[in-house]
Amino acid sequence: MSESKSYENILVRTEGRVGIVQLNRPKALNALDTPTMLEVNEALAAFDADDSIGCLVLTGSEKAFAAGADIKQMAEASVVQQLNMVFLDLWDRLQSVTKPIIAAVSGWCLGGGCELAMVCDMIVASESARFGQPEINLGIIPGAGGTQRLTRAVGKAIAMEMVLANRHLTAQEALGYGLVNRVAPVEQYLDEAIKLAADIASKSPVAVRVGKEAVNKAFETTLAEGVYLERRLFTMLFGTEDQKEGMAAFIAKRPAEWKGK
Ligand code: DAK
Repeated sequence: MSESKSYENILVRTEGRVGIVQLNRPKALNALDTPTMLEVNEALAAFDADDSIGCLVLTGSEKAFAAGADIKQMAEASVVQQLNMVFLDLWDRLQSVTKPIIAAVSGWCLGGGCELAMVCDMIVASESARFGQPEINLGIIPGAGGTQRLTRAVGKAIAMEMVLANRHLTAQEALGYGLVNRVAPVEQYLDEAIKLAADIASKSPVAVRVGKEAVNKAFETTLAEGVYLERRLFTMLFGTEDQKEGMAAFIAKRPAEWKGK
């Protein structure tokens, strides 16, 4: 494990080929304000550009992944201020990270916190995780994909209840509805997420990258267009050294040595 650059509101470190970004505003239950989102974007982009890193983990504390966007920052905002805020861009930019991101979630995962977890590619939850979109109690609705990604993940019935009635999901419920990949005890959830990330980071980086792209495309296109894209990406991989190495290694009954080329 190694410590990297220091930030104000996040902690950043690596474990082998896994880059770990930890939200660190404990007094505000990791509420997401602009400086925090700027740092999260910067740290994820730096890991994305680093060839020694194959997969990312985004986490918070045992008590709170994040209790939402910072209400104190938003409370007095006008329409125009909301429109002009760099804050909006910062959410969109998260989607441009090409390496997989695993959210390791414990405790409160509310509002923008839940939306941040859902922008990630997978979620590993602790038994104490609580997922919710409580914006309705503030006189607003989710604004960073909560009505869209949540509905795709858990279906209309549960999403409606969460968005309109502030229903919270326990970790086990979230697992049952397909929002999270796995649930682990509080003492183990982060290790579990890092282990999953290390496994992904041990695969061909180029195949992992296009695999992420192809699965995410399933949310954006028709079946025919998605299958067409998949076929093109599949075919493209036959131009990589990693495809030759992966298949040669299988036939020779030895582990593959990926080059990411
Ligand atoms: N913002 C600011 N401060 C927060 C916060 C938040 N979301 N959540 C908690 N805190 C602060 C509390 O104010 C308190 O600070 P002090 O009073 O000590 O200074 C401290 O964290 C501890 O909180 P509590 O004392 O309330 O702790 P409890 O254990 O009693 O309760 C709680 C925990 C999570 C149930 C409660 O704090 C809570 O209900 N928090 C608010 C949850 C919430 O409503 N979240 C949704 C926020 S709206 C967008 C992007 C994102 C968004 C929208 C648009 N675009 C890109 C367009 C997202 C919007 C939201 O997330």
